[in-house]
Amino acid sequence: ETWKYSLEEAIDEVQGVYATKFKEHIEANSDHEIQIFPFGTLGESNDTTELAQMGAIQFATASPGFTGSLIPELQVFLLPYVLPEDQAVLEDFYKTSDTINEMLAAKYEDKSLHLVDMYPEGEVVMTTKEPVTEPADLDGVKFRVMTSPMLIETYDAFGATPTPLPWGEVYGALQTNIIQGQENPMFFVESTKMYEVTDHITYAGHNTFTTAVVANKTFFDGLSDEDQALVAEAADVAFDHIMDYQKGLTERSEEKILEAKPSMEVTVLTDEQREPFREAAQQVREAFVEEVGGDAQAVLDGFEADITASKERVGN
Ligand code: 6CS
Repeated sequence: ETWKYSLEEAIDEVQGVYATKFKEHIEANSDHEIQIFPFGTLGESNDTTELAQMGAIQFATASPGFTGSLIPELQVFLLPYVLPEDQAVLEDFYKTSDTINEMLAAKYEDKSLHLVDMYPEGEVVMTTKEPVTEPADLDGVKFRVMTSPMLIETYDAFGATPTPLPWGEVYGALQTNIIQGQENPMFFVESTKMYEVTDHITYAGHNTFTTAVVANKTFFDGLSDEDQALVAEAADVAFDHIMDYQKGLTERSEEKILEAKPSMEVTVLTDEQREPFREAAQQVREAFVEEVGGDAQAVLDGFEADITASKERVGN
């Protein structure tokens, strides 16, 4: 049987590297085959998530930056300054968090999806046409965000004019000055050549990009126990691989950008410069609890308790 697996990225980007490892493991240990559909072959993220919900494809990579519109509690991943920055803590957290693997996983089931895995794709940086060292610099800047409402809330709180757009429109919108900024991990800024259409990169340490691998629920529930275990095992193997693959990736990507465009200005905000952004983050947490309602408070509390537990376990 051939299982279809869609990506929001190209085959040689992080999601593609993960999916390739996942495919290799499944194919080496069963008669199943996996056909990967990179970004651009089946549509934007929201389209491919729908295809997975309907069962037209079996697997999809679906980032909370988009899926937060479908499952509002997922937007906890978008809240600034909540996820730990330390990679070992982050890794432990994704692996062990009951809030992710039980509470949020159950919410996917309600939407005809099974949560296979979640993994980080690196620290998010802002790329803009003008320098950004304080929220006032974002005044009047149309800043592209993924389509989940809490990202709009975040950039509103940061002082920008948030502009939600699907990924496929971002390069052109920067080129034609419809928007003047966007955020993404450094590897993606490099691979998609975002640096060609912006002049400044700013590290504010406000978030890590999180993505999720989902399966169609009816498909997954219908698999034999053996195949369900194989999928979980392939995800574990791919998770470890992608964590390893990403070591030093941000730094290497930054070097490549500076090689391609030496005039690119890279700024790492100091703790003091991050302070007003941290303060603004408070109102985003409040908006998450109030606007999302439902289990939002419980999810946020569970998230923070799990992060604290991971920090203690890892010793950071
Ligand atoms: O900004 C986006 O929309 C995209 N960013 C990443 C890192 N992956 C896929 C997503 O569509």
